[in-house]
Amino acid sequence: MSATAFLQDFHHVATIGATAHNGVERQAATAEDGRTRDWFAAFVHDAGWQLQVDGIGNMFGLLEWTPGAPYILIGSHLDSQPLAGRFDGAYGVIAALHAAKAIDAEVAGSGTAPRYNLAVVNWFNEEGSRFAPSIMGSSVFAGLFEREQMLDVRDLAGTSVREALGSIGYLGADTGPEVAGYAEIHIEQGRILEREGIPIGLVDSSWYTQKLDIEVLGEQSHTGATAMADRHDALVAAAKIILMVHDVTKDFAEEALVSSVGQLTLEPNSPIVVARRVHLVADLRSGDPEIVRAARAKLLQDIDALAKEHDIKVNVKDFDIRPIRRFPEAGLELSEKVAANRGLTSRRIQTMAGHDSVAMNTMVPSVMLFIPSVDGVSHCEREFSTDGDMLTGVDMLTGVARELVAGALA
Ligand code: HGY
Ligand code: MN
Ligand code: MN
Repeated sequence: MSATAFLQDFHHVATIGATAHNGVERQAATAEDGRTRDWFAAFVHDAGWQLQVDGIGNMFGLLEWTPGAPYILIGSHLDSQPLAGRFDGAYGVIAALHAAKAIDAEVAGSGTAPRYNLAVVNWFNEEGSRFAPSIMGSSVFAGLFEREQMLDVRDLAGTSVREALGSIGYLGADTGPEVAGYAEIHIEQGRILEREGIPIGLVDSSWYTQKLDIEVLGEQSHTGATAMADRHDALVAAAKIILMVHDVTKDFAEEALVSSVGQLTLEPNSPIVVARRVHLVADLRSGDPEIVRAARAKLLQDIDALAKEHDIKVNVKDFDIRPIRRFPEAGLELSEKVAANRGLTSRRIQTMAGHDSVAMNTMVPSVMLFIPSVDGVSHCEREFSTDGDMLTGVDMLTGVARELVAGALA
């Protein structure tokens, strides 16, 4: 693997949709996402691999060494959150492209084809910011979400996934490769690896997560002329719900439950009108499903009491429920060996964030690797990982992918 070539590509892609303070703005199927996709397609073309785009915009670069053999898939996602970091997702895609290039050269040099072919993937809409739910493209590919239903999902402006992908020329018709295994490398987005000075994390399981879709229905009225006793202010009630979602974490051990409301829409959003409707999305996550369930039950109870107190209606719907997923032991042991052979310390770690590998792990044996995040921050312009840690990760991914194409997890 050429370190210079990887760093050049990584820092070039970071200029696409670049923001003022070293972040990126490349939400799913926007023009900026389209430009990173064009870059991915050009890389695949220049490497002499076959490009496929499937019916939900997932992109694949196929290296077919043995006609008809299944593929080991490696990759991540190029889409970003709004005003976010240039490492989340993009690092894993570019690392996979360079890992594939290195293995392709080894296969050409050895003259013998490994048991499996290899493909690099850029998943559509892992972030779920413009189009909910997140981890969309890989979940459709893994059969967890229904494609037509996801193509009908609309953003806040009313544009559908189908229209948005069509507008950037990435609503494909290919089926994508037959997959025998998956590997992904990603920034940790937490601070464990950095704190412990460990360069490689081996993800052994994901946290239990769910969203609450909350609709608060009050009554529109004049902010000046309406008596306070006559108001049914949806925004006041919503504000109390936002605090409830935050405060429920205090009912459990420190850091055992994480929760926030990250999205709010307000109607009519006029300075002279009492709000009639507020839509909120709450995100609840824990390593223990019982804690999420208990927190959810407490919230529903408290929201019910609030609705009565304020004489308003609140509709709460569960969505995007993701059970704990455990990664295969064989993949963890394989990765521990690959790291040890490189003289790298590694440690097993849970992921609190969702990833495409969590979806793929329901379909084929999957490996998920982390590199350290400086200060553990992500989904913001301050997100950072060092060139050195990124290169270590590319080398690690190359080593794991080499074992996987040889059939290590077959
Ligand atoms: O859902 C997640 O945790 C990811 O960041 N999309
Ligand atoms: Mn990500
Ligand atoms: Mn993310």
